[in-house]
Amino acid sequence: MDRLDPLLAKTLARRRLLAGGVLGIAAGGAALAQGGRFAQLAMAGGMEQRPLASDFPGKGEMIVLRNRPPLLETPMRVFDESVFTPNERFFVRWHWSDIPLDVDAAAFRLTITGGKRPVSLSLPDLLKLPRISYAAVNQCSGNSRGLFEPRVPGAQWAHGAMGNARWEGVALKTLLDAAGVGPEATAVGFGGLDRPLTEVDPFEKSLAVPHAMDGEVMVAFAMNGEQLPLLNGFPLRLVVPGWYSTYWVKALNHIDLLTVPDKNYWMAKAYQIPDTPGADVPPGTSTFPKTAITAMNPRSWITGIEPGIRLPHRPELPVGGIAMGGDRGVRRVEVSADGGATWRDAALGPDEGRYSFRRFDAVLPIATRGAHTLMSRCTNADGVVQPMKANWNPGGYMRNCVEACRIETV
Ligand SMILES: Nc1nc2c(c(=O)[nH]1)N[C@H]1C(S)=C(S)[C@@H](COP(=O)(O)O)O[C@H]1N2
Ligand SMILES: [Mo]
Repeated sequence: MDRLDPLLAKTLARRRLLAGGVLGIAAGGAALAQGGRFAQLAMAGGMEQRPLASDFPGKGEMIVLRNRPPLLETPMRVFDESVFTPNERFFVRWHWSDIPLDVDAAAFRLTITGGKRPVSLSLPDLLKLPRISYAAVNQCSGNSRGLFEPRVPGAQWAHGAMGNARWEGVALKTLLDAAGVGPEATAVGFGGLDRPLTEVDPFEKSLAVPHAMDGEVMVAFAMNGEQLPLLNGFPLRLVVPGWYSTYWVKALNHIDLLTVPDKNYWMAKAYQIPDTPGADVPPGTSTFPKTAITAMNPRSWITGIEPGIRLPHRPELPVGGIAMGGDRGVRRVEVSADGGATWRDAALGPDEGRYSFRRFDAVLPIATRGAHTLMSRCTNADGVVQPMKANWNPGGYMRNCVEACRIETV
């Protein structure tokens, strides 16, 4: 390695950042040690207060849903500043408690088993391979679950279990070609450095071979031009653009070609949605045909105005935010100040690619002082429009309805 690029030099710096701190044993009340700062979130059960903390390693101020393992949500304001979510404000979600607190980048290997040849790559090996890069939204399947009515169990996220980054890495296809995919392979499995504390299935996911070989699915070593934060999967994570982040395995250290159907709990039992349009069933229903969650759907959020706020009246109200098309681009965003009775087109910001957030801005006429319901509605490149009515399913997955932002002008 005579010519280390800056990223490689940083990546090879040993990570000793996480020992102790809020993830340590003595850290039960980390969130409360922050001088009592709270976020107000509009939830189905009313406004809710959530603690804010800035002392998670590599993270700025985040909404804390849980300390160990961390569930950290991005405050909506962050999305108003840029369509790219800064790494230190990017949300965090881990399932099992034994997460990597320390990764020795020099000793790290990514292995591929089950192919024609076993493969074991160090980070320098990986950084020598041809790279790809694109912007893509990473969104939890349960993003906005806290708004389900009636409520459902699971992490009570508001809208901040999502983020958009420019990812850089090696196409999974390049790695699988090196391993040699035989005709008997039916799926490609992915696992990381995190472990459960008990005898249950580790968090592992799989993709069908044609999807894994599409040239877009990526083993990423960088986001937004920096190495991945430890809590977002340092040193490597899978990026499955257009699909929910349950597939975006973090701290990825093994890839396995499978020849039998994947029976792992996280594929076979978890992340199952109703096999109905919009993953929608009547509230309370639990028996219905199920299918695995896959691609995302169009969504949009007004990010510049907080729900519930009281504003000085002005006849023309600037309304802006972000939209995503799901697994394809954003064609159109409309906005409304009267709860969806009338709509006008918003201007779209730069197109950063089909998997990215896209900025929208408009000015809405507000005739009278009083209560107003602001809305935004995205149509993706396929003509799929956000529905007005919220979906419901017991897992709290795939919410994508038009969101209402109720404000008052005085
Ligand atoms: N190794 C590992 N990867 C994982 C998970 C996990 O628990 N372990 N959780 C998944 C889920 S459900 C989500 S929402 C995303 C969260 O990614 P982030 O923490 O980088 O935002 O990671 C995914 N990848
Ligand atoms: Mo998730």
